[in-house]
Amino acid sequence: MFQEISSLSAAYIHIEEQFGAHNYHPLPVVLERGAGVYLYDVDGKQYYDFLSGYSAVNQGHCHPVIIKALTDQAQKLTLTSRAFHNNLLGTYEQYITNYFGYEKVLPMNTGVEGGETAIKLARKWAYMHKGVPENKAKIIFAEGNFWGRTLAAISSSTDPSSYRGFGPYMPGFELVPYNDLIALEKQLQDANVAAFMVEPIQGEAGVVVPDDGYLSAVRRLCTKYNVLFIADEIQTGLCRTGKLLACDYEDARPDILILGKALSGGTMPIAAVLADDEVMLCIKPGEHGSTYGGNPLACAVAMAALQVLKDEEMAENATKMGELLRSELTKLNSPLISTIRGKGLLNAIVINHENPEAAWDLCLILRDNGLLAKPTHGDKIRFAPPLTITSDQILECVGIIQKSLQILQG
Ligand code: PXG
Repeated sequence: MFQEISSLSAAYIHIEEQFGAHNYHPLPVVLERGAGVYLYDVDGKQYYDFLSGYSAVNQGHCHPVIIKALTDQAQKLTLTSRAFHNNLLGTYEQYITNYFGYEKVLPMNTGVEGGETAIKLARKWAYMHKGVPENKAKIIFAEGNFWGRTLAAISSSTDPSSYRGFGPYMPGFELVPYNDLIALEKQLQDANVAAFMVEPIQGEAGVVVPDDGYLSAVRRLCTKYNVLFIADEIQTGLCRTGKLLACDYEDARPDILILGKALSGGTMPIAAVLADDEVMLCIKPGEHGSTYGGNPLACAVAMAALQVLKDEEMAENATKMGELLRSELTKLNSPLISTIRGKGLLNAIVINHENPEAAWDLCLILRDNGLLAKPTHGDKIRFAPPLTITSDQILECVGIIQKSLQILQG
């Protein structure tokens, strides 16, 4: 049912297995080049990228404007550390705070560092402004959350493959079911709660979209109980769901906004935490930071990556192409697809098959037919191409998916 991989690909996979830690289970394909919505393997075969680096490559692979900003700046100055000022940090901070409408930004690198930063800010704010007794601050998370792999992130996880075997865990974290406002309100009444941290759509849980009105109700409840609303928009933000932020669908401005992934268009780890002064100024010199956070290379790249999203109207395209993708997938009327869900170009299908390996097998067949996607949680497959995809390309991809489903069905 599947094509053999080439001996060249097999050789690359072999050295990874031999010399790399076994902390991933990648699809067997070895890539060496990307351009826009396409990826190319070491044998020159072209694929549609339906993962986009888990939404880091919203702008498309190697976007020329972003690559130009990266290479121009790389020849001037790449890192000063925060021991000194550099000529791009302030410009970038002004740019990104205007862009998202916050008073301050704290630059970090990976998404998970953004999450850690948000939680530190919330704890500090709770002690300084809410009157929570020292070391008693609580952070509430939604069940099914995913925000990375640090000890704090896995301490809030409900997925055993994330947390099992890595204890002891961070204290002061509590869970509430996702999309359950009654349970949330109960938790928020505890006077020691500093913040509720939530993804506007749960990405790794399998693109779980909450009910309309959930986010605005979260906003109202957080205000009512003087709790900070932290939105993890690392995967949902930056036009992926058809708006600049997924929170923009509702009247739901977060107190702390976490961005990452596509903030660099897939070129380097860049994260940002945005908040207003009351929250951000709780952290004083020496209390937080990182060697690479706010480096001039990242500042140049992030400004280009954000500008491209606007100049090329990627939010609008994500909305249109997402609607087309879901309606065309629905038309296939495949008995192998039990659910099609998503917003903009953050979508997932759920595979209906007695074989638990069916979603993995389908991804192998999709690969053979020129489309790369990856299963999550067994039976779900995310369909999240770069936001530059055109309607002709969407139709071609749905054709590939249809043909692949037929092969799977046998
Ligand atoms: N928040 C959300 C919503 C995410 O999806 C993170 C935070 C953490 O970002 P960093 O940059 O620290 O990975 C994510 C990450 C992986 C992997 O291989 C990560 C994500 C999705 C799929 C795989 O660790 N999302």
